[in-house]
Amino acid sequence: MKKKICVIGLGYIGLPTAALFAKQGYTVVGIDKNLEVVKGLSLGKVIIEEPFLQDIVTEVINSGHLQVNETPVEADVFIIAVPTPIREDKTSDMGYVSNAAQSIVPYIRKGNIVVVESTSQVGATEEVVKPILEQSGLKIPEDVSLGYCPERVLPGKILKELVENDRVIGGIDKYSAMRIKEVYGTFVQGDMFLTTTKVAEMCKIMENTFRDVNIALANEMSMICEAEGINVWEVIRLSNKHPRVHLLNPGPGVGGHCLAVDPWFLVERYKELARIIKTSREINDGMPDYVYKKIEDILGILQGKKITILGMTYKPDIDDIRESPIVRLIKLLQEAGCELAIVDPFVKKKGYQLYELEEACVGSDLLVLGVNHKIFSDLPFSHIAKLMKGNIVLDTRNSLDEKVVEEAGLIYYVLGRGEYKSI
Ligand code: SAJ
Repeated sequence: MKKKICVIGLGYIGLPTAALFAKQGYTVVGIDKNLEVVKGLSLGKVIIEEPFLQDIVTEVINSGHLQVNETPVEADVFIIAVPTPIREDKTSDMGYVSNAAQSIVPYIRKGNIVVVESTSQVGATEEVVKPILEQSGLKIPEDVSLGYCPERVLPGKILKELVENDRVIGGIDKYSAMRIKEVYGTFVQGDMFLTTTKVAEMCKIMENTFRDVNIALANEMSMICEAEGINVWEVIRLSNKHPRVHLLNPGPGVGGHCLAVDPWFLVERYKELARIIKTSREINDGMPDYVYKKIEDILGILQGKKITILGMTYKPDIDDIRESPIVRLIKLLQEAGCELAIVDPFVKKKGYQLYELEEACVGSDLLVLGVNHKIFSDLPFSHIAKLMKGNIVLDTRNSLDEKVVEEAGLIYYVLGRGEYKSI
């Protein structure tokens, strides 16, 4: 008989994971402490914007393979997929993971498997989760298997990547890792590599840190190129002709709940050692302030100026504004007394007044492209130019068509491009 799985946390990772197990015929009970999420899901309603997620959830709710509940139930496998945010002081908050572990203590039985999926501080499975589970009187790993099995999926491609990506599985012992591999092997088509919990925890954080550090390098280079009066985008294009160089893209900063968060876990645990990691975080976090200064250079006094902002999510073509650098830029400009007209059809969050493109451009002193959503790749600049009061466009992503912007009589600035024009 197929195992019963209890997934704690029905967010961006927990829900798709629960749905994929349910689709394989497991009985899955998804747990979320948010009553609205539970109520919605029991009617088959998904509130997360992610391609194909609604379809698969509808299917497994209707088939009865996925049930939802506010509190855990007895099961063979428990999967913890709750958030691990950072606090104001950039230290990791493992509170949700501890609470999730605590919540299953009354329900775990001999022979069960517990898997932590949440991005966790290095050592957390062994140092935080294991002692909590052992309050049940059961011994780990003798009675209960325990491991850490992080995902590495890209928002926007979650369902595809959950199935296709390789996985690192850290077991508290080898038997735990092997049992977890067997469970995930029902839907994971990528390779699964077994290791210790600490190695798996470090891998997850290092993967995102690798990207954050490389983006910081691109951002630093972008500022250096501007100071030098040359075009960073041309430097990147030409440097990347080297067979072993792959420079990433500079921009207005790094957002999202992964790259902008996870490296801080290492800075917290290894204060003296994590030096490049800390500096990189500071460079990326400082980019919105750098863009703000650029805008000040362009417009002079900001008080009373109208600025049109295109895109405020943390990356293109998604609705997520968590840690978005454009949100920080918006705050800085508002504090300086600017009138902002934000255009972002993806964002449905309350608290921001959003505009249609045309209205946002009327009387605008400056147009800033914050996020390169696909829908912004073909803007009617000759019309926009007539609506605007000013004549400058600042592209923070190097993504607009220079020719179209300039033919409309507008001046085109690109972040990272000095006065130099391509030959
Ligand atoms: N960004 C740049 N320049 C670049 C690439 C990205 O400025 O060259 C910025 C983006 O604009 C965005 C941020 O970085 O603000 C993060 O975007 P992303 O697409 O690189 O990554 P996420 O945060 O959406 O997803 C990451 C992924 N990690 C890696 O690529 C190493 C994903 O595989 C992880 O599963 C996910 O974090 C996670 O959940 O940890």
